[in-house]
Amino acid sequence: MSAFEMNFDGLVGPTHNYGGLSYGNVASQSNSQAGSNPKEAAKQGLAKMKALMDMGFQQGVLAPQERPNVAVLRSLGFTGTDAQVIEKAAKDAMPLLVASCSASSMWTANACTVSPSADTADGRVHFTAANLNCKFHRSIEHPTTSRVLGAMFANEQHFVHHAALPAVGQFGDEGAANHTRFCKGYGDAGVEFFVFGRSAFDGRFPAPQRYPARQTLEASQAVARLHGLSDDGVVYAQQNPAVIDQGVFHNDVIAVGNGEVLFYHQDAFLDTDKVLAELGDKLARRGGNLQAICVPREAVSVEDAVKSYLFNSQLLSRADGGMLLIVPEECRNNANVWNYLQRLTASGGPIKDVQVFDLKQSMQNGGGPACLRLRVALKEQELAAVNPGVIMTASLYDTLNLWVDTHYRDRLSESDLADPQLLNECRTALDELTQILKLGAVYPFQLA
Ligand code: SUG
Repeated sequence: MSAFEMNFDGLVGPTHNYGGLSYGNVASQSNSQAGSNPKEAAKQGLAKMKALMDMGFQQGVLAPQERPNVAVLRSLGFTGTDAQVIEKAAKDAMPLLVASCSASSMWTANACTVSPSADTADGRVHFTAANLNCKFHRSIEHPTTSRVLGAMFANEQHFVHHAALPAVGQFGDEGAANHTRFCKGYGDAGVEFFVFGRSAFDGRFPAPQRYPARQTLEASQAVARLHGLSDDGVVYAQQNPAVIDQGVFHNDVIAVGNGEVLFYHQDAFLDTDKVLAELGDKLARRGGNLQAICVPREAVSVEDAVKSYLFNSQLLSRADGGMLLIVPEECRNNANVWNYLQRLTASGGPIKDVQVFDLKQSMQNGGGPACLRLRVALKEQELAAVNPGVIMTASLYDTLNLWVDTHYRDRLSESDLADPQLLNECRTALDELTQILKLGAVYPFQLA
């Protein structure tokens, strides 16, 4: 029976803006208040989805969220009509309005953690929505994320959905951005690799000094338990706190894996030798042969990795067995990184080719190719149970491009967020989108 890896990319929402909301994410902080272009952002994302589909990869789309999030503003004490809520928040608490407008759900690597059916005790695909509770603007994503995932994977025989973990820092969970699955074939039992930034309860793990560690060991362990993973199919590793302090706020900013390959920076983990030995052993017991490709700091510094997002790339298995790395344009603009990539693809190793995409609108908020996609390994009959409305086709691509042209602005600055018309535009667009993607009612304004 064949199995696939399917990438579900986040469609960028109509309020995409640079709010400077993510302390510890260098790009988000340095582009704070810059003008954004939501239309271009959405089109850049769609172009990547289309290109991957054209190359023969399974591609899906994950819908954006209702923003401004008026319900959240109401929960913080703003009252009146929706327009009055927005107006009062703009006047008295602009940072709260900005947070309630973030289009951050586009980074679907943070939507949830997924364990394929070959790894779970009950033989179903498990999803746990990420609570994202390190940042207020992201902590408000999971209720809608859960509804959207429920509408995409709506078949209890194959799919199980778990609610986000308790909303406290001790269980800080950032989803698939800190989770990598290694396997021989996508349909084989694999090894799930959870990378955490700190422990909430165990003082033996050194925490970063400057920036927050978003993912805790206890959150990763809870997800593994919920998904019914066996101990011999799980490896936990601590991210090097020194790199978190240099802007590596998720593991997918410093490492990426696919199949039997781990592509990582020399400074990514603590106790790297021990981590690799455990990964190698456990994968070998599942018939796989770990191939670890270490990028030395002499070739690419952590600073270059953070600026270029070299590791926030998509590592994809081509039909001919070779692997392809999808990188952002920023990698080509960085001489150290680009030279390294030339050497890598000429080295005879598993990574044979590199393709470059312009994702500047998302990149300026710290979201590269890998942030924009959620990976779901599916067997054939599971793929058949996915809501067909969210599977990318040439005609869906055309429809979504037209939808973006119709509803999106090509300029957005902070003062525009106070315009109540933006809320109406967003709701009109999303109402139409739920029909295009056949999601049913998933947004608060549709459920009220
Ligand atoms: O959580 N940026 C996101 C970027 C997420 C990237 N995802 C992965 N690495 N998987 C974050 O920091 C910035 C929003 C703003 O500042 O407007 C933001 O939320």
